[in-house]
Amino acid sequence: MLKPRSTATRELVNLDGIWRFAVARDSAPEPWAGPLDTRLEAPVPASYNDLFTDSAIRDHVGWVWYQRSVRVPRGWAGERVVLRVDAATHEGKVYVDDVLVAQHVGGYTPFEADITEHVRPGGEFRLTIGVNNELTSVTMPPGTITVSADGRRKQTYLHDFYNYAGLARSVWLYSKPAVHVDDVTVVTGLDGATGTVDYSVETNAPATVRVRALDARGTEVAAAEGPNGTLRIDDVTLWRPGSAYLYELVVDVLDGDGEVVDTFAEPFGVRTVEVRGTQFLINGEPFYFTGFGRHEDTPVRGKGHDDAYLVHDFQLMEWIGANSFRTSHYPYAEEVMEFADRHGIVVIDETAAVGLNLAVEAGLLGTPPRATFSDDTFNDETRAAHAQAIRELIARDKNHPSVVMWCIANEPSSNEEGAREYFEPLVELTRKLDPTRPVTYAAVMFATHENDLIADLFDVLCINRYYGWYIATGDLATAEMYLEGDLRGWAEKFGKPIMVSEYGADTLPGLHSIWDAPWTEEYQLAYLEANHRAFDRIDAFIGEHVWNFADFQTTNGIHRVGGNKKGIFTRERHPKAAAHALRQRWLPLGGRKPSGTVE
Ligand code: GCB
Repeated sequence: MLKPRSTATRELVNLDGIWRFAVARDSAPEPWAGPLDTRLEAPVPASYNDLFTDSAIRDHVGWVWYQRSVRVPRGWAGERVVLRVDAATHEGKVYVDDVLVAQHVGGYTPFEADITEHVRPGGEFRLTIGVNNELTSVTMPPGTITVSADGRRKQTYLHDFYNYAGLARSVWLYSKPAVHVDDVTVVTGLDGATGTVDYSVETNAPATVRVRALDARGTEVAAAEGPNGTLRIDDVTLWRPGSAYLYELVVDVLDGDGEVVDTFAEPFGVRTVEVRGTQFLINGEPFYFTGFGRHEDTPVRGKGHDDAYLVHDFQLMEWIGANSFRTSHYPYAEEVMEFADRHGIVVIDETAAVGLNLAVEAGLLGTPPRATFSDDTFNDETRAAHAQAIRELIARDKNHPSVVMWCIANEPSSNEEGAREYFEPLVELTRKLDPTRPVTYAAVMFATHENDLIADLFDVLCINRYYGWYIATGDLATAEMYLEGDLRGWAEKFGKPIMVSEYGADTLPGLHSIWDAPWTEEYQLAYLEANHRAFDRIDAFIGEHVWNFADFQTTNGIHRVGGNKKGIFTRERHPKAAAHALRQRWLPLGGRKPSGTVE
């Protein structure tokens, strides 16, 4: 799905700002009509949960309404008028005046509606967006709704981060011509010093298509005609980790008279990605991932996108020597992906499939385990929702050079009966949609090289490990030994590249000890060092992503104190002591594997 852009033939109006806001009184969103009767207002983009002092809003399970009036620019006569919602978490319903024009499930991917027939250039309309935060066995991520003794609906879910909801990303109104570009796909390759750019353009009606590749200065470096083809860029400047370079594919659509009727410009970078043996190659060179699992999470805004935090977070990542991150545990705002493209940060792009694991639930709650994959739990319908999440992620992010791998799930119960039947078709689907990028999933602690049923289906073994925290708590010597044994097991059995996609220790800034005392700043540091010693002894090891970049908000529970504190930075982005140590380890590596300590 194309990101809306302003071009010579397209105009773009941003609808962010303060909207009227109301909480639906009962769980059914309809019938709904007319202006919202409310005193509340809410900013877009932002999650609504932390804005208000009323806990009934924070704990609300169901629909909320956002509303504003919108004027269609009068110059848009004859154009298609499209409304685009970057994210409505987790379900959105869009009304133009009182007409339902779009409905979408999936809280982290965009959707749009052609509203031309419902509006008038120069006229005003009432835009209402209903947003539902409910998670069920057929949403990604999954969850359960229960009704408490006093009749309140309560949401539970299988991940620790807080279920922020609302319009957390931008809303747009844009125009496009009657005959227009619907989609553009770019796949790049390298032939000596020449970059190859396989492109394919979809239009909504038969038309002549012309494409031009422009370099960063706007100079044309290649051109072709036709909806599909290959451009060749001599002496190409590659997109490299830490040294981004972007070209632009300008697509022109021409009518029968040779007049340009639509123009769209898609940035792209020329780079290759390949898994060879136990190496992860970018542009044919081994790449070692340093960085983090992250969250879109800030005070007050919740998961609301914020350009200031975007810039600051990337500054901190650069400062610390992080060359990459995983979009744990959902697709991030497109602004984040574009920033990564422009700044050479490598991304592992993850779907919102977090929590397909009822064994973790049983462990946390002390309840008898339920089968994760069964007709009554996660079933064919769940898988259909998961498949849709994969489709929408790839449709949105396929052209980002920063994205080097798809991660289709976080910590599924991959050691349980039914896991293979559930995942095999999803891996096939991912490969069909994008044959060029490796595919992975992040494996949970309970899944070992001996009992995991799906690892062989994937290209890279990403494993989440908390030795020294959840296991061997406070005993780092044992933790290091366990971790090394665990990693060797996977390495020997599968012969694939391995990275640890999560390792971390909750840490309260300001808490200190001379002993190995969990929660202290010293312990976080010692924990990381123990992990790193084990990593550096594994040949097939290709990267380390600390959990987490920053402290983040979690749901209520006895396992967290004021949120998840495994951040290397606090929620306000202040460094804990471990930040300085990570910087010393990562900066000199520059994307290369630590040497000297390898056996
Ligand atoms: C995990 C999850 C992550 C949690 C983390 C933790 O394994 O993938 O979402 O936040 O552990 O801190 O427990």
